[in-house]
Amino acid sequence: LQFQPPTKNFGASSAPGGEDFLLGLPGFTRSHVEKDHALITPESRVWFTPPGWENALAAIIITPAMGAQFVMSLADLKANATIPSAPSGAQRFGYVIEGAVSTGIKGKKSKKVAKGGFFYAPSLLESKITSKEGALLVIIEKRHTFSPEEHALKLEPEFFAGVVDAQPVLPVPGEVFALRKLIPMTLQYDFNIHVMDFQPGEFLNVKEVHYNQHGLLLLEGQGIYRLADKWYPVQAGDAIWMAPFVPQWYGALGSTRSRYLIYKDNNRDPG
Ligand code: UGY
Ligand code: MN
Repeated sequence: LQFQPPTKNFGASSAPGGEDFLLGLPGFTRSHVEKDHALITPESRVWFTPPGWENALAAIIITPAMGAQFVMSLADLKANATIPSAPSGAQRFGYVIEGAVSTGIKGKKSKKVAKGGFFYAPSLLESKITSKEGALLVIIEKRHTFSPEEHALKLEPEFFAGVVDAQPVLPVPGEVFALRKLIPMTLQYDFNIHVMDFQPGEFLNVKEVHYNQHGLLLLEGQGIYRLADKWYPVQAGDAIWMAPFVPQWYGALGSTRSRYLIYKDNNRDPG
């Protein structure tokens, strides 16, 4: 973090940018963890090298230790990085925040996925990620829950890759945000990844309370996230865990678009 002159937060000119001063203050963080939700902000990330990773670091943000049924991490790949397959039984979704990676299923031609692109690898197949030039990724891993329906319909999850902005915007009755879904809506996939865009001043009309859980990464913009009875100022780079049934609401503020990527479990009987 940058050194801040000690006078910066005094006097009339100190108001905008005051948040930078707080972030440089020893011991200060906007991160906050509760039983049913968590806000994890960039200054709280702990980077390490998981077993088998080469020239790459991970910061694990959400895990089952919080009550989640998935793992959300950031991966910082340097030049000539390799990340091995997800743990056995786990599906893996990745979104490229910066740089580019190559990935695919072992034995098949791999695909290049650049900034703004995403990929999905099913469980039980070997699928590593490599990067020549370096990349920053958000990775979501989840053990696949088989359903009798996917078995009966002979549906199997398959590897795919795509580009967020090339996905169609889907109608959401009663809401104003632009929604894109990155995973096909068929039964062999037990979660989806939504990308939601809000212009400044737009907000969720539904004050949502639902059975699904969420892992969220704010990719662009600023706003206020309501989680249970707390109201958090948030900005690009912040991550959020939402347990089932936590009341949730977002209002976009600032002067630029808010875009977030959000994990949501679906297609399985909640009962
Ligand atoms: O689909 C959702 O549940 C989504 N609208 N939730 C959210 O943005 N917090
Ligand atoms: Mn929701």
